[in-house]
Amino acid sequence: MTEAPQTSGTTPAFAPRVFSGIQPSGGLTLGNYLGALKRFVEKQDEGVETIYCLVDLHAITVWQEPAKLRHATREAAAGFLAAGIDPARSILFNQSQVPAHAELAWIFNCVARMGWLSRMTQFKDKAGKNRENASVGLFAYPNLMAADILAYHATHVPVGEDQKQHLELTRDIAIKFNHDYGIEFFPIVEPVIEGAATRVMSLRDGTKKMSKSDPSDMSRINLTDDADAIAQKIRKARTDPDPLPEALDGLSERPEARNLVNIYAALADISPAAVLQDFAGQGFGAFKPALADLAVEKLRPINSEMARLMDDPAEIDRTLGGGAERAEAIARPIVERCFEITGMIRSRG
Ligand code: AQP
Repeated sequence: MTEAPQTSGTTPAFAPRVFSGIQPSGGLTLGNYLGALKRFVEKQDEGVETIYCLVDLHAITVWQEPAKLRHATREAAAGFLAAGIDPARSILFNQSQVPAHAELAWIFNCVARMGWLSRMTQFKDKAGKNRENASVGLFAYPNLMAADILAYHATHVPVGEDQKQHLELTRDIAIKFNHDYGIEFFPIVEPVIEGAATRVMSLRDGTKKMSKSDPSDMSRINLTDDADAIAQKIRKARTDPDPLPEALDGLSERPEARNLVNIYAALADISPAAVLQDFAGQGFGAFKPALADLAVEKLRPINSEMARLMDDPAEIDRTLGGGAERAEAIARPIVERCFEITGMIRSRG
């Protein structure tokens, strides 16, 4: 069987459960904050069961210095906590502490087809011209991501726009597994891609995603940047000489301007159209300082709380360990049942 059968919609038998993750492959950016973290907190505050994961196994699909990976994992955990994730209400942990992820990923390596993975644009972008030298893990990355989600029978996955294709693959894997084994075992997940900043772009190039691994630090705002660095990066952000238009369609050919308007809207919790109502006719000489003030106002409390939490790395590790135990308690029976469905003998005492 090589084709994924076509069905759609969330299987109604599954209770709503949110899962999402972030790679500790560097410091968190404003893109991670607006596209993911801020919305993770909103989901938690809506009262749905929320599970959030620092996906360290994903991070090593490209080379990571071990000490830097450890630091980045703790720093990302501090970012989650500082942004408002409450470890009593959400489960927060790092992926490698719950073996179910890697176990289920192997099953999915045997469900997903080479052709499906070959079409993944993230692999093409990250492997670039040096495809032969890319790790096997980078190619199989979406199968591990499907395992992250489906090990918890999660139904909703808040992500930025860039992860949409991977979530479609997660759906295809669930559909094919259910079809091949003749059982409605995995839910068909719904991507949750919402808000004004589902795709925050680089400050140096409005056609490229803001990314923690971009070689230019000026292309992104890091959650660890202080007020001066934030203001300087916004002041130097690439723009055009025209004033801001009155309506959104006036931004369609102006990616850098659109990006800054979207960032403002997401930080202020208003629509991009409302930003234009306030700034129409004004140039970037006026808009950039207003954006810098807003960014500093919103990010400074997160930045200082992260610094405070990073003073006690052992406490962060304890939080991640506690989260991993709670995550394991949900994932273990699901993965055990999955092994049984696939015909593996489970006879250990
Ligand atoms: N620029 C962005 N705009 C909106 N959302 C974004 N996300 C990432 N960048 C943006 C969202 O953050 C979540 C975690 O992403 P990730 O860290 O797992 O991987 P990524 O998307 O590959 O992020 P980076 O920063 O580009 O990492 P590197 O440089 O290591 O590849 C996801 O929900 C993502 O959509």
